[in-house]
Amino acid sequence: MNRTETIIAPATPPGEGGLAVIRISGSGALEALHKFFRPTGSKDKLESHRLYHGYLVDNQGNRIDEVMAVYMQPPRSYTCEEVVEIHCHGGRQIVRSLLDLYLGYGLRLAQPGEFTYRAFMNGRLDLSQAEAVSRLIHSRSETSRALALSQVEGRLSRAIHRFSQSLRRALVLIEAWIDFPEEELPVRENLDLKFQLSEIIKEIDVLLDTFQTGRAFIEGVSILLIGRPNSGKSSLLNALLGEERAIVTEIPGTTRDTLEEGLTIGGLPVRLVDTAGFRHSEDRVEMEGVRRAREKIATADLVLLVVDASQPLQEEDLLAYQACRDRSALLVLNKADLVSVPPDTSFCSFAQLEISAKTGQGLPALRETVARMFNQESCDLYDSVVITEKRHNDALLRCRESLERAEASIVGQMSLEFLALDVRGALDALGMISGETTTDDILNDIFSSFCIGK
Ligand SMILES: Nc1nc2c(ncn2[C@@H]2O[C@H](COP(=O)(O)OP(=O)(O)OP(=O)(O)O)[C@@H](O)[C@H]2O)c(=O)[nH]1
Ligand SMILES: [Mg+2]
Repeated sequence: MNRTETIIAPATPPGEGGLAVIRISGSGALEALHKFFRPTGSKDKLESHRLYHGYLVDNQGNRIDEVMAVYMQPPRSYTCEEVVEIHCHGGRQIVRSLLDLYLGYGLRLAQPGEFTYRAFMNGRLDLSQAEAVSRLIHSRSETSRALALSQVEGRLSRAIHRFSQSLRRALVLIEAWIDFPEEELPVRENLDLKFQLSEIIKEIDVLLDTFQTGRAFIEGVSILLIGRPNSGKSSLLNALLGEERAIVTEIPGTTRDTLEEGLTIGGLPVRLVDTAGFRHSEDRVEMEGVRRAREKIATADLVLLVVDASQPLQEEDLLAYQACRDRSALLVLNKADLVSVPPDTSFCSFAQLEISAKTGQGLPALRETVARMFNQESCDLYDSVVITEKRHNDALLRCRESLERAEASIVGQMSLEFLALDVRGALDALGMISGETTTDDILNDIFSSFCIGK
């Protein structure tokens, strides 16, 4: 991506709406605004960070739209460059006309993520912050929004920066020892160094511990409903969704394919998957459904084994239990509204809950149990740095490995060159998170997943 060109893109999604915002960034942004913007009243100079009313006109001086425009003087802008934003009416043709006008004038259409890429290259955001911008835009639950925002604001960056600083100081010391070997190696400083490294390892472990929960909250978890035909899986899906999404009938074998719906449970984004009831049947379509249900068991984060508690236990209930017995699962005893004596559940080792998909009884407790299973430390989540990206997790693991090797080489009194090498390795790994040591390929990968105009 060429960074000297002035780029333009709509910052709002295509379609019709009250407003659309067109963003321009680069050294020619202000000039480009002046070229076609006619502010109301006589204003020869536009002040930075002030919104001006006026009209955008074409090359012949014909009005294209009534707009508001703002100029942001560098470095106080999203990209740290000269930035102009034009707020026009939110219509497809208006946006197209404005873009055509400016592309004809010589601006270049921005690539996806290019504004944020420039903010990163100009040092306004580090890479972990830039990545979180995209997460923030795409967040689908309250918790993932809050986590993404805290990362945009630099919580993770500050932790990584702190580790890097202290490793850099250590490296200076080690390199001094290498350069002046005749100076006796002071034992105490050697101990200090080992202590410092193990402190960083401890802090990294705390961060690594958050990954499981962090990922669940960002990417969502998959919850699979399985059980014999007619146990009420589809009814439970509908009840949790609050709408009649899946077909429910009293005929066993109603659901024949897997059906997936998104919802949130206690702030946790969930993909809830309904499946065909477990049984042997002559019907090929139904058996294909059962095969698909089985296949999903291996990748589900949680299985809800739904049993019709108003009936004696059946062979097919056991069949379904056998299929998921080694997975993280809950036994859901459905149709509690019909039950006076709870059934014998000694066949099953899962924690169990009684519910009624029909009356809604027991559903709050089910939601609560599920939320708790994925988020033991929900209240801590907001107060701590949480790792949500696999890329960051991998980098921290690499950093940790290098630090452990460094520790071992201190203990083993190995050559200082080894120590320096491992500390540098740890710094490199941290640099993958901040973006200091990230390759162009990875950067391209990250920024190309952004939407256009961001
Ligand atoms: N009384 C009562 N009836 C229920 C309850 N849940 C489901 N049912 C009834 O049980 C029957 C089967 O419900 P479904 O939700 O279609 O069951 P399923 O497990 O999806 O069945 P298959 O798709 O055939 O595997 C329907 O007639 C539902 O109305 C409940 O909690 N109480
Ligand atoms: Mg069903």
